[in-house]
Amino acid sequence: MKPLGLLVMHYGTPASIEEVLPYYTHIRRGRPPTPEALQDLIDRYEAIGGPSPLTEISRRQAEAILAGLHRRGVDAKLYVGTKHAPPFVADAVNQMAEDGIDHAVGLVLAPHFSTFSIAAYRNYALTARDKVRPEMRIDIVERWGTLPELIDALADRVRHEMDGWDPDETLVIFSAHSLPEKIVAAGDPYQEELLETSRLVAERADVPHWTFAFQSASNTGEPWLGPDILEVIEENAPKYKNIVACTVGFVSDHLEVLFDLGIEARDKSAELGLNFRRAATINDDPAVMDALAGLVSQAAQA
Ligand code: FEC
Repeated sequence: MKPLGLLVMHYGTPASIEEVLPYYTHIRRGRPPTPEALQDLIDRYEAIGGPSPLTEISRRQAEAILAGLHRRGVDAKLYVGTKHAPPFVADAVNQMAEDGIDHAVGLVLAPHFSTFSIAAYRNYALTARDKVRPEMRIDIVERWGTLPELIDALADRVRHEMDGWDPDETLVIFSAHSLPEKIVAAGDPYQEELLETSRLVAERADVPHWTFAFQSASNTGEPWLGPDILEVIEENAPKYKNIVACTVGFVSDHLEVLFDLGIEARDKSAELGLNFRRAATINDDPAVMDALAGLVSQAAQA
């Protein structure tokens, strides 16, 4: 019997500064960025010390999930594909087809459903499958933003950063990638799912003052969801002494976490005289990775 295909999908990152142009062009659906926009992105990668650690951390996450499946007695083989850099999701699906995989479970390393995130990965995977091996079954885990182990891990990280600070003088800001505002009118559950995760973490960590903000909006000429985290820090500066930023939408250290939170939000807080701490990212947290293996195993049996 063939092993279960474990198809782990993530956003992808350029492997080197030279590859930022093809990566950015892919994100823009084949339209190259202006030289200024390209330089701005290169500057952000350089500010975090070179290429993003996303590929390496995602690999560790995927291997930990595979190990969790093996512990559960599931014979599985790992395939990793990304949205915007090789190997793409389609490359991973083609490899599964070549290996004769009959059944796979797809898991996106992003916990909340949106047409721009999980649904887009699902479309990439199923479109590739339909071309090369239509009989291969691929089940997709569509969301995992309320997974108890994720909530506990985030709550632990928030509590850790609040240590020594008066909770009444501290604002916890949960955040996630902004998306074009038009998704709300289209009935996308993204925003509600993010708020639900934030509410559960705040309750679990017993945080008296918290809010939610978006981050990392792109400049595409259309409105994106807000409020942006930098505006939220500014608006709340008179009321608090301390800020804890905790991303609930991203589960890996990468450009948007290390630059937008670790540098921009930190500097904005300092400028306004606020203390700033960033809750550590989930990365390959063993309890969360094991729980994800549990979800994959359940999806395989459904
Ligand atoms: O570390 C890294 O190198 C990659 C960090 C990274 C992650 C990420 C996650 C998501 N994005 C999502 C949607 C969009 C939409 C656009 C867009 C643009 C960018 C640009 C960079 C970038 N994103 Fe991203 N995203 C990451 C990086 N993203 C770089 C281009 C420059 C810029 O705007 O800063 C706009 C496309 C357009 O121009 O039309 C839309 C979503 C996620 C979270 C879910 C997921 O992982 O898929 C949704 C990580």
